[in-house]
Amino acid sequence: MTRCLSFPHFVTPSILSAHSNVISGLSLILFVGLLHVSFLSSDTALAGSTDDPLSRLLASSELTLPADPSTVTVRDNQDAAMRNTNLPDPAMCAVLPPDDLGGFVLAPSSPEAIPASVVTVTIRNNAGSPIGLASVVIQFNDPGAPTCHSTVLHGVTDASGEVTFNVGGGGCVIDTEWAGAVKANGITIRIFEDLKSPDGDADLTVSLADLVSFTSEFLDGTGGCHDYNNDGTTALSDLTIFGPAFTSGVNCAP
Ligand SMILES: [Ca+2]
Ligand SMILES: [Ca+2]
Repeated sequence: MTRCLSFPHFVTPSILSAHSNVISGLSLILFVGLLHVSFLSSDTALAGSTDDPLSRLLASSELTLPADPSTVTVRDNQDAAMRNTNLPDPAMCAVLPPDDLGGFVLAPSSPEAIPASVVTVTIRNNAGSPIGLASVVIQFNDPGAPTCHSTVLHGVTDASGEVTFNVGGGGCVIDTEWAGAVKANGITIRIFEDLKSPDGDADLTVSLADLVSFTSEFLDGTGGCHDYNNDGTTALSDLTIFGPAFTSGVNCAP
């Protein structure tokens, strides 16, 4: 026996049609919702993935964000301060004993250098701090003051900013511009116009001939090639420099 599907008597065809439309609408809303959730999930996954073109661009060195101007200024100031730290200030530097004598005293340095020709250069910056590893050069720019072949006139300062030279040589240069100069890190820190020596005749040996010329100036009291401290007269203070050089017979032997 066949049983027929029947609706209650109050379910009319019009009600069935309206019910069907409601179900279709709910299905459409559900489908759109699922599609939106799927899209969001996919988007979130892309943002955190290294396969994302944006992530690759951010990670690449080709993308450089603009520097913070305040950071650049601080770095530039630090660099400038470092440069100034290694910048010699002539007023803060010392070249002794030439600073006290008013010029260089050259003397042959064998068998032993006399104190007046041992020059210590101290390099400092404008804060008075010593500059280590500064490159220092002494230049004699006049042929009237020859140096021994073993004389080295360039050096590097130690941690105290000091470097010492044996200024081996002889001769006499008076009131001549740029006769002697001292430079540090390329900056001229001293210029001297007078170069004197117990070896006044510049044969690179202090001998009897030099004693004769020294004695002549000493007796006259006039300043000249043996006025080593450049005070205008050849006197006892100059004799204290000439004496050791003459008694040792200093020369430029190796
Ligand atoms: Ca001589
Ligand atoms: Ca003098």
